[in-house]
Amino acid sequence: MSRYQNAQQDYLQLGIDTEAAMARLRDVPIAVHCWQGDDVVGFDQRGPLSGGIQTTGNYPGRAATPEQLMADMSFALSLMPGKKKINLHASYSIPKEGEVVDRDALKPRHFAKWVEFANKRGLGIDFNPTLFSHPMVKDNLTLSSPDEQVRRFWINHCRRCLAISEYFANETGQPCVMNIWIPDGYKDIPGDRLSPRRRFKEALDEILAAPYDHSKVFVTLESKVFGIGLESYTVGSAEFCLSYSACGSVTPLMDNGHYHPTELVSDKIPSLLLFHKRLALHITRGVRWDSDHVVLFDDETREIAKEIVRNNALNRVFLATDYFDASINRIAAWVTGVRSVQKALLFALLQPNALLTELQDQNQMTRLMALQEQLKLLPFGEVWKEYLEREGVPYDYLAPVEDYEKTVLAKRG
Ligand code: RNT
Ligand code: ZN
Repeated sequence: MSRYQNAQQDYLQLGIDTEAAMARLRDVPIAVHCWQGDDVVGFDQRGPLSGGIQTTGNYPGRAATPEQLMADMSFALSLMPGKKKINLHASYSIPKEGEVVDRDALKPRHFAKWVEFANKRGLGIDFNPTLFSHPMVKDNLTLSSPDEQVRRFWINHCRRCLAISEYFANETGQPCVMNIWIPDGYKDIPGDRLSPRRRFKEALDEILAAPYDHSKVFVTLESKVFGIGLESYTVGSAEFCLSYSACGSVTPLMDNGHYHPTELVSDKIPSLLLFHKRLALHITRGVRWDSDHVVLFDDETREIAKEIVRNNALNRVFLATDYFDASINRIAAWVTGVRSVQKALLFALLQPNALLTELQDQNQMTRLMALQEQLKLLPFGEVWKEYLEREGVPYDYLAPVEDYEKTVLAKRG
């Protein structure tokens, strides 16, 4: 018997089918964020990253052009098993040589190269309007700005992005998730907390009134608790975004870096599943703050996966990664994070959920605790290895990444 077959038997004793788990995992799409490859800089501006988010580190080899980012992303994707989509920001538009196009004038054709990239690899595309790192972000405000011109610019940008999202859906034949996140907030105690939120609400209403195909484009709204330099007040708070989503036209998006450090997104998932048709996640790892460290196969990532899997919600939850570490090899960061999400999902698919529920309902809490500890030590690694082998991707991804670093990344200026 192979090591995998032994593992299969161990799981079978608990009534768990490893074959079914691997088959299910293979079809779960993960939207892989493009911005890990270039430290969230984008192609349409040269300035620093703004909007209360920050990358730290200057590991050599950052992708600085569309060609480089596509090459790196393509290589990273080749080391990830399972189904993937690519997740783009509007700041990654690729206009023609010499053409300058501002964000309120973007058209589908500015993303034609990305469509080509995705279609060559059979990938869907998710999208994000980019409301940061731009001169029209005035006093740290975009859609909630009291300046009509500023609001108008960003409303137009978001409406353009809806059209581009629809284009992505049409061209790839896969639905497009379009996520709206605004950095808007104040560093210190505001004099008026209501008006910025009212303006944001009205701006969203106006954006969403644009005609777009609701069966192909799913708009999500991402909340946040605070940003760097915006510590005292965030316009798009959790309550704002959840309430807006509850009104029906958008899907709530939870980024697990966007809550107080002792709050757990895993615990929020079931509540949202009860009240929302769909749910979206940005999976990240905050260390003491929204630091966007690379996602690991850690407790909270596993708990998040469990809440999706055991509530039968894989079809209702849009999964996307969102982290950016500029202090280590960016491709290794990409692959490690996406694989961690997939590992967590596989781990969740290998839980005896009916048994766990039964123990809870019978108030057998001692047994429940002991069993959950035991489950951690089942030969999970053998099933993961088997999955990778069947997917045709190497278990050890560092060797090819190090090779790519030597032959490609090290040669960049
Ligand atoms: C910022 C949000 C947002 C961004 C990306 C680049 O705190 O998490 O999702 O990280 O859109
Ligand atoms: Zn996010």
